[in-house]
Amino acid sequence: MPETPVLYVLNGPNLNLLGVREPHIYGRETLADVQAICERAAEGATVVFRQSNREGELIDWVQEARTEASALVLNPAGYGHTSIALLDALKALTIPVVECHLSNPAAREDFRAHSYVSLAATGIVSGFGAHSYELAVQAALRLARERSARPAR
Ligand code: CA2
Repeated sequence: MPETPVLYVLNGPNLNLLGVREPHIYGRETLADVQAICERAAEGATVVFRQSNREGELIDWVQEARTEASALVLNPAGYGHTSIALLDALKALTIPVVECHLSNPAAREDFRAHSYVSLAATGIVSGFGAHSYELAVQAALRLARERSARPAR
């Protein structure tokens, strides 16, 4: 791991609308607010924070994280429930992956109970609104630091 860890925080479709609609589900923070929360929680680590409405672009960024990042926080949004291609990209990673959701999908509609991304995630944080991201960043960096401290085998 480089001296300053690099954390990728990737956000899936429609999360650019955060704070604009459905605040009762997703909270009042905008995506820019969430980015600021992640940067604060990262305590000096480099945060690469991105959002896309396109599945292929998210997959390209996951592949990029394979070589550029020490850990990945991913809110796949709707693609978590549908995308085997995103799961396949995640399976090629060896860095820690923390799946992150603002809401608790398991407590909502049945179709949200299944996540392909969970099959490749090291852990999951959900249900705490924007605070989920703070917890996910802390967990991801902790895992990255633990791995870099581990003697090579
Ligand atoms: O709770 C989450 O973070 C979700 O990943 C959000 C996704 C949803 O499909 C997942 O089941 C759970 C939806 C993101 C859409 O975000 C919006 C935000 C504001 C207004 C409209 C959509």
